[in-house]
Amino acid sequence: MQSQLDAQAVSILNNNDRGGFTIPTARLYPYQWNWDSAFIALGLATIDRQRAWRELTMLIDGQTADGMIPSILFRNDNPDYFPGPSVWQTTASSLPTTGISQPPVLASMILTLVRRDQAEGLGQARLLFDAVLNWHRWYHRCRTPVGCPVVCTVHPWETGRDNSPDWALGLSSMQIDPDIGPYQRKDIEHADPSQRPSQEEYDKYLTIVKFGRDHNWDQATLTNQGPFLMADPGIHFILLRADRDLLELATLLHRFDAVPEIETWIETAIAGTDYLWNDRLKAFCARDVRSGQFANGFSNASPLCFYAGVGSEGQQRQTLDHLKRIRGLTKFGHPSWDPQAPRFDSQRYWCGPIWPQMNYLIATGLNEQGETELAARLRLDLRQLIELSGFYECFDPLTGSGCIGRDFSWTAALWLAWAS
Ligand code: 9WN
Repeated sequence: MQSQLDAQAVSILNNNDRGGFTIPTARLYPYQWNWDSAFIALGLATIDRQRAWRELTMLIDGQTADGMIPSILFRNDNPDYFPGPSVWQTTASSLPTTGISQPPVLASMILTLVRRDQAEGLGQARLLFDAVLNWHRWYHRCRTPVGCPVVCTVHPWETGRDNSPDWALGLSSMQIDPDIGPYQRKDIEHADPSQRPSQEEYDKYLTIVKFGRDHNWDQATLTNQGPFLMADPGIHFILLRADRDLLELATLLHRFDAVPEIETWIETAIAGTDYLWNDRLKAFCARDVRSGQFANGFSNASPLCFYAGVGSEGQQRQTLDHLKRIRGLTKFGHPSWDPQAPRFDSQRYWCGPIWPQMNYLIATGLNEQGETELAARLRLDLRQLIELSGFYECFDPLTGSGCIGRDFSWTAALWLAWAS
């Protein structure tokens, strides 16, 4: 069974190769995606290290002049995906791209590759270091709203957790721009609409895109005056961890010039972490920056405090209590949304399904904090989910059935690099 699944995982990564970069899955997501590529590189490194580094180098090709690495790189205009380059209309990169970013896992995945193979890895990491440093600078500079203690996000797509109930607060205070015009969604032609975001959510996603386009993708304007502004435990914890990993890379590469700046980011992020603590729920939650209100559920970003190595003893204990409580409610763990919270839906994308890459990050953090049993269960769960249902984008935590995209690259990559 194992070697058969290994072979299947390799063939998925090969079939999704588009000449040096790997798409998440055919038709539904036919371009290079930012955090997908970072996870994909982990899997590629187990079969072809050169290809793993090329994947990351090609991701950097989309970097904008001010340092952002966009969420999607449009190397062509593919009719299978909406919204494509003609809707985003960006000009800041040498490639057409989106005007928003994605969770910055790249530095951490580079460090993981370097640790696996220092001899070759350091040389490759040296070539990527300045691009990643500039991207982190961009996040700290352009996504920290005036007067806010943490880095925030301007679009649910930027968080990578698109229709998480976390974003309901920010979206509910937005008006749909009547000039987004008629458009045709493609996602619901390739996937079951009951597992995808609602039409109202799409209208609001496009309203934010229109705002960015109308403001020439000026990122300070988008952050401070855009229609949506929320603090995300996902981006906060992932960036804090990535800053720590970038610091380690700086030391390994003798880039001591970058150390003081990175250390300041880490100190600021640690000091800002309490901003995301929802004392009513006893968990780290998303927060609407303008109203100060917290989202009302434990997501799969909430336990990333372990991955970031942050939170008081009490906060970590209460986070563990949530993880254990939720584990008792589902057949497989850890779901993207608390089954006891409003809006849980076991098959609707980020409202319930299990996401392989999130569980990899959660388990990495739990392991590092000594919670090895919980971490091992997450890994075993992913193995069983893949054995049961195949290489899906995400999985129903109650039944284990696969949801949305099939033959999915990050699932195949994480099988090879972690779960098998
Ligand atoms: C929008 C590619 C991406 C992932 C995201 C996931 C989904 C895109 C979409 O697919 O988002 O970026 O069109 O639904 O939510 O995490 O990177 O796999």
